[in-house]
Amino acid sequence: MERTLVLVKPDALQRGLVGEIVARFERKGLKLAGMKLMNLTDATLDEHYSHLKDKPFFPGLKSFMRTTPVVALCLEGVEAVEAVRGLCGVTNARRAAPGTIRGDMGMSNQCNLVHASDSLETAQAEVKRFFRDDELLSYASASDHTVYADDERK
Ligand code: FUP
Repeated sequence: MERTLVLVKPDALQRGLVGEIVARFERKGLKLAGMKLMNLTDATLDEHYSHLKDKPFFPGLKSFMRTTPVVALCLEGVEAVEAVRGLCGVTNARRAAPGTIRGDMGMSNQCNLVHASDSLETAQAEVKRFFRDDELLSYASASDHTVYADDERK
């Protein structure tokens, strides 16, 4: 099983959309391995968005990400990284496909409701960035045997 990181961003908190967003991941069949409300530090954001540090929108993005706490989720599932990115939609919410979180609930490039890891390698680093080992839980769930066929679970 893969694990991937999602951040439910300040715009989603301000708009009261946390429950709706978490529900979409649950309905898909992804399993919550970690979940917490947290304030992001400047240092964490510098690390998390290091690939964007030269972009003109970087300072604004950082200050937006500190306007309220975010909800960090660690989601688990077969090919979870790709499945979660698909549920989120493309970065610019105005262009995101209907049916996706960004496509259904957003109109902004910056205030696009969620962050999701973009590769397995990134996911491993990002889960570690936001969760300590003892905050990630493994447990049997009643749906384990109905979400996947036996030969799909790995
Ligand atoms: P994503 O992987 O979809 O989160 O997108 P990026 O890593 O490329 O961008 C990270 C965040 O930068 C986006 F979620 C929002 C912000 N951003 C802007 O504010 N303006 C832009 O033109 C592009 C990205």
